[in-house]
Amino acid sequence: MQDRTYIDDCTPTESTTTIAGHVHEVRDLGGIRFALVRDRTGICQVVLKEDEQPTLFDRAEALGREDVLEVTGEPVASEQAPGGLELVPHDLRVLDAAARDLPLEVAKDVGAARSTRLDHRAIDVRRPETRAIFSLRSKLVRALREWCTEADFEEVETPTITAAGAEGGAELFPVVYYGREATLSQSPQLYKQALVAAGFDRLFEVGTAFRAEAFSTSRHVAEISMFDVELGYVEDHHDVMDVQEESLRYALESVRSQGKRELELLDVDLTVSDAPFPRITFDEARRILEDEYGHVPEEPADLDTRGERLLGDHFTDRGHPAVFVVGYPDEKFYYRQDVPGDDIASRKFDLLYRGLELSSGGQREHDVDRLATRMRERGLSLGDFEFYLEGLRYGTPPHGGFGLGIDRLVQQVADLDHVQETILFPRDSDRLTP
Ligand code: AMO
Repeated sequence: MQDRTYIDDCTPTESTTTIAGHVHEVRDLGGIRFALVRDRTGICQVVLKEDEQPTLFDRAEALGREDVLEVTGEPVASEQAPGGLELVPHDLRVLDAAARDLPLEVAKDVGAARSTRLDHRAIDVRRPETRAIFSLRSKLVRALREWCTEADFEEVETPTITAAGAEGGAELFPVVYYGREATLSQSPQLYKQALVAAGFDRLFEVGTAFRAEAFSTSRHVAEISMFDVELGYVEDHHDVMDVQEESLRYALESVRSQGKRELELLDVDLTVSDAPFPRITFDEARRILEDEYGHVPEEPADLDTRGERLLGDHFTDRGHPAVFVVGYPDEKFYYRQDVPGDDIASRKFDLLYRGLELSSGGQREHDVDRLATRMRERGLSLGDFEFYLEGLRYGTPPHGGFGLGIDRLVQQVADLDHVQETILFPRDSDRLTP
């Protein structure tokens, strides 16, 4: 590997340091030239004076934006320089010269439309503001994995090419699989349940899922990243919410302390409250919407987008950006429902974070007969789900889990108005490239 120091790690105390990165900008002020060099951690000003370094000064004349540069020199403190430090070079080497017809501005925010930026995404991600989103994303996912590992959850991988849709009924992406019909997976749901039934007990998966509905909203894409969790021997859905709450709080705390630079670049003030996330029933949520905001969602089994946003404002104003809504009626077959003694229609919850649904989860129906009845009632053919039913038929502990949309989590944490901003190369009904 080339010997180099990340810009963020450079200090004025070192005598000689080598940095490497892209030329962000070149400024020519007569007898002095500044080259701003950018790596993934920051920007460093390289200063070249004609009278002190005539050879390097001349070489810098040919530099252009996005050239890849290696500079060795002495880091000195400078109040005017970005990051309070500039590099006085002894040597400067162009590792690769960039083409000069840059399709998108990297150094300045010229307000390019999102679709233009996405068309040139490999250039767009060079922009520090865009790059910060993905650095934040990586930190969030790392923290979720860390939390799970600490809490003794095992990581699994389940297939994305499947024979039947896990969520039953929703539209699917077809795949021709060696001449047979297959689909892209909507969720690892059935696999994670079958594995917990088999004694995995506590598992998680960070994976890809596909949603074929041709939504055109700021919170839907066709290819999503999910953080899925499933655990056995739960008393009820509250055990599952505990895991969701603790893992999310850990991830938020973690980016708040380790993602300061990114949060600052994105102009986000991330506050994480110590207070438990409120858990309100679906009926209470509808009551708040109707009584306080005069809003009655059209679908009786849903809160709708406006309802979620209003509830988000309602709770955020009271110091609770995250809130669980518990007991949705008329739910998918795998959630436990109509449990005698429950005052809720099902043990399914959604987690709203600042007014957007981030995850769904709950306690599962582990009685195979009740499950089969529910599947039949929904017009599903049990033959399509044989592997799942077999997995559960031979002894299944009470269990539950959740699926959290990583893209939406990043959208809310980074305060972005569109979920596409959080995905390197997003896919939706209008976009298949790059
Ligand atoms: P659900 O279908 O509610 O539940 O999905 C879980 C979470 O995934 C995210 N999400 C999406 N994000 C962007 N674009 C989309 N088109 C999209 N669809 C879903 C959301 C959502 O909350 N199997 C269950 C989970 C479980 O019970 O374990 C499931 O997939 O953030």
